[in-house]
Amino acid sequence: MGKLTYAASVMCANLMRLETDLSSLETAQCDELHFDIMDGFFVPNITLGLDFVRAAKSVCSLPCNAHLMIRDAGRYLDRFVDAGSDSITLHLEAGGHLHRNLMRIREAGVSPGIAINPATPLTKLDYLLDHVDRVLMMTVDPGYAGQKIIPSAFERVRILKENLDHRKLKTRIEVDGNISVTNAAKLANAGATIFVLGTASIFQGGDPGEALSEFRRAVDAKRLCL
Ligand code: S6P
Ligand code: MG
Repeated sequence: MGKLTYAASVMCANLMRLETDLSSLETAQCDELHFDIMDGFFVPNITLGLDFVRAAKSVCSLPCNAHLMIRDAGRYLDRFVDAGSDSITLHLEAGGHLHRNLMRIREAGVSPGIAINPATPLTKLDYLLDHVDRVLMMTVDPGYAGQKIIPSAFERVRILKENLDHRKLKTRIEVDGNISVTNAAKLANAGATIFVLGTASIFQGGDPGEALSEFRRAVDAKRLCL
């Protein structure tokens, strides 16, 4: 079993004690911070922005991924780079010239990713897969934490993994939405290697670092039983 990468969803943290939670996640060797950037147009919610990425970078050393759920993302790329994003993920459905925007991210020395909503056909990824380091497969409709997984996610991850293997691409599959122990184990066995962790896992009111350590152990154990 390959190593799995865990990304903590900052939107689900207790923002009043963010520095403490980030420090706990760092101690627990969380792999990445996931910033949900929502504009109230592409998704019906407004969440974190540039200042959160910048503030997190000033107090912790974890890599920061900006998941842009915004229209016209091209207008903001430079600012997300300047804020300290280590990777930037654009939505396939959000418009704009994707190849140009992905290339701009790469040329800025930042890792590019493409996100796809649950209802979007996987074939729309065909001409993008070799331009990104990761595909963020949404397992819920984007916009809110605390939703139930859309069951087709399992098959979609499996099909995408087969396609990547067939094309001999190392592009990683990330999953986001209702990543519980059981869902993570099933998605890992289907080919996902990066997991966004929110209210279904490490943000349930306690110490997120401790919850992450427990979650890692539980997923490894569960994968063996499936
Ligand atoms: C949803 C967003 C996600 C959530 C995360 C919530 O639009 O992209 O990153 O913050 O998935 O996790 P959970 O465990 O509450 O579903
Ligand atoms: Mg997200």
